[in-house]
Order: sequence, then C-alpha cells, then structure tokens
Amino acid sequence: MFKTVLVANRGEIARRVLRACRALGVRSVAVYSEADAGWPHVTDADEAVLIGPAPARESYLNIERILEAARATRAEAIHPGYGFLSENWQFARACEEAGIAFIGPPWAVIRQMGEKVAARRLMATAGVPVVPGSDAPVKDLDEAQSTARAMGYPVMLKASGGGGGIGMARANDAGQLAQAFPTAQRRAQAAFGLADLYLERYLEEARHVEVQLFGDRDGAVVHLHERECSIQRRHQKLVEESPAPGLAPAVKLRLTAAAVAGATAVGYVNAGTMEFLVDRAGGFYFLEMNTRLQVEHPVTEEVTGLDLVQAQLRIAAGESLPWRQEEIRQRGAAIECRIYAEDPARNFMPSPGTITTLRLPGGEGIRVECGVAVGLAVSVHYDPLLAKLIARGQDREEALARMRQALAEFSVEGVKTTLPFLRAVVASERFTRGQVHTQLVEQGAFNG
Ligand code: MV4
Repeated sequence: MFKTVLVANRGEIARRVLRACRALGVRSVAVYSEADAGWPHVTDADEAVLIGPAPARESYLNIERILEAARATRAEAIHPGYGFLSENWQFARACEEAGIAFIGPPWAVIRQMGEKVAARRLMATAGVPVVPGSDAPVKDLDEAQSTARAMGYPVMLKASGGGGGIGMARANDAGQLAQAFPTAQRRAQAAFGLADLYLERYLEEARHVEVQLFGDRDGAVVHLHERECSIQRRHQKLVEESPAPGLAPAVKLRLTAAAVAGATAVGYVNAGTMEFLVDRAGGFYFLEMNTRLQVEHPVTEEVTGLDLVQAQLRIAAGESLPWRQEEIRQRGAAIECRIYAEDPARNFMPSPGTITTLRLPGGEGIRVECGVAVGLAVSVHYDPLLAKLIARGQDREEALARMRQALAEFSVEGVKTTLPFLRAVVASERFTRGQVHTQLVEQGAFNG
C-alpha cells in the first residue's frame, strides 16, 4: 500500500477519501484554494498544501500546482475524487509521467470512454446494446437532419467530448434540430474544447440505471450491482438508490452481464460506472461510461457492505480485486439524497452564502457525508453540493421511512437548499411506489 496519498479535491468527497486513507494507515495530503482555508477537508488531512486562488482553473484544475504539491509532500498516489480532474486523461498521463499513481483507470481508457461517440461504437462491438443513433460525429446540420429523419424523431443531440448532459438538447422535428444545433455546438466547444455532436433516438420516460464496476490489472472485472438515478434536475442527480425498484431480475442479470462484458473489452481497471437507459419493455441501452468514483457510490456501499474507496486505493497500489463476483451481495436497500445550496423554487439556481445553522440527522441506518461547517461561506466557484444523506434499511420501505425522518431532522440555514424538494420527492406517491423515470422532475411531479 502507498505510504502517502494526495487528494486532489475538496468538500465531502475529499473527506470521504481522507477517511479511507486513515483506515488503511496511509498518510494523507489535502490541497486547497485560498477560498477553502479552514474547511473541513483541509483540517481532516495529515498535511495540507495551498495550491492557488479560488477559481478552480487556478487551483483544483491546475495540473502543475497539484503535481508540485504531490512532489513536495512525497505523495506516491493522487486520488482525484469526482469532477475537477477526475476524468481528464491528460492529468492521468501527467501523473504517470511524474511517477505518481493516478487512482483511477489507465489514461488511455479515460480518453477512450471520454469520447462518447467512439465509446458507443466500442460498446456496440463488445455486444453491449447502445441507444440507436449515429456511429460517428455528425458533420453539420444537413447530416444531422438526414440522420434524424432516418432514425425518426424525437432525437437527442449530444456532445461527443463529454457526457453528463452538457450541450445536450432534445429535438422533436427538423426545425427544432436546426434551432438546437449551433447552440449545442457552441456549448460543446466551450465545455470540452470539441464541437463534435452526435444523435440518439430520444427514449421517452425511460429509467436511468447504472452499474458499478471494478476491474484490476489482471483483467478481472466484477460488478457491484445497479443504482437507479432517474431523479435529476438540469442533468444533475438529486436522488439515487439501490436496488433499482421494479427492475425485473432477468433484465438486471442481462444488464450487469453486458456491463461487465463492456468493461472487460476495454481493459477497465479500478472503479467505473456504466450508464444505461431502461425502457418500459425492459430493453436497456448503453449511454456512457464514467471513469471515476461517482457521487452516489455510498448507496452501493450500503447495500454491498463494501468500501469502494479503500478498494480503489488497493487496486491502484497493484493489488488484485479484493472480492470475487459471488461474494458481492446486494442486501436490503439504500437511498441517497443530495443536499445542494440551490433554490428549488427558482429553478435550482445556486444559492451562495454563509452557513449559519447546520443540524445533521442521525440514528439507525443513517449516514451523512458532509463537506461544510457552520460559519463557512459557500462560494460560487465550486459545485454547490453541501452534503449527502444516505438511508439504509432491510428493504426499500424501511430505508424510505428512515430517509423521511432524517430529512425532517436535517436543517441548514444561511443558504437555500434542495431539502424542501427532496422532502417532496420522498413524500410523493410516485417515488414511494418506485415508479420513477427521467422526465418526472421536468413534468413537475414533485412540485406539490
Ligand atoms: C438520454 C435520455 C433520453 N434519450 N438520451 C441525461 C444525462 C446523461 N448522462 C444522459 N441523459 C439522458 N440521455 C436519450 N437518447 C434521457 C436522459 C436523461 C434525462 C433527460 C432529461 C431529463 C432528465 C433526465 C434524467 C436522466 C437521464
């Protein structure tokens, strides 16, 4: 195992990784920006290095400053968390060139999966069903319209350079496609430095289900079951759970087998997630692969009893997978709610400010991953995720009851939060029955 690991992130995920380091007897190094002095992730670490001013570009996204901090503290490995540099293959390669282990997949795999249209092709070749659509970027609007006509409307226009919904647009007809195309191109170029767009058939009222995967350097790949993530706003997940309610066992078996086959085909190493859409008929379609630890990994930890971050560290240190597939059981149910500093009444606009009150819930089956503390200012510079609340139970009903109780106890003052919206979700009949799909939030199903 490594003696020293640097955590190139902030907030709750940095604290989560620091905790795994502590559990493994690894010395930990935090990095922080000028805006984050005194934040919990800084004080949690054995050592901390100031890497730059508040803007992420000059701190948490500054590859040179982070590598310098790693060298100065003799860190042998870097955990990137999620967001920031976690899926940046140039960063992963720069780590390798500096003789520092990147805690994630090989840089070439990150690059392959980062180009979404090429990833679709790769997965199709590996026998994974993909959403019907283009197998190469569409050159221009003309090509987009002829592809869409052949495929049938509605279609989804997506950016090849990166996933997660940025530059994504739905078009119901040729006119809407003409309208959306230049905007999507501009957004893709701005966000990813690549204007390439591709098309998919728009799958209506499907469910967003993802499979947690782990691979090692011997080529072994296992899955840690699935998560249901259909409750999103502006393509950010708000509620996730495992198991996916109502997913037929036969479909689940085929879905996880396809995910393992796909990951094996690309030589996947460390933690990764394959995202799918599942339609009402039980058909499932590959969307994209995320080559990082995900925000929602705790729900998988709660139902499997496994520590995903410790496993990431072990695999990066050269160990084989710590589990055989047969030992990875999905027991009970777990639900996660994300508490963001956003105003649900104003279309989830960020709500920066200073935290004046923070009351965290507790009790049997309740877990809180919190990155903030009273007196700290939530700035506009970073993702406004304050905390994650995870409830576990022997079954979904028990997990849900605990979640309702915990959300009632949870209190944050000083900023607006997603708490009222989350309370409405878990109180709704739709969610209680487990009948969720990707369009519920936009349809206003939880607006009380
Ligand atoms: C889709 C889709 C329907 N059809 N693609 C959103 C995030 C990104 N990872 C993939 N996403 C979607 N891709 C096709 N071809 C539906 C989603 C989607 C979604 C869309 C609108 C509103 C909420 C959503 C929640 C999850 C997934």
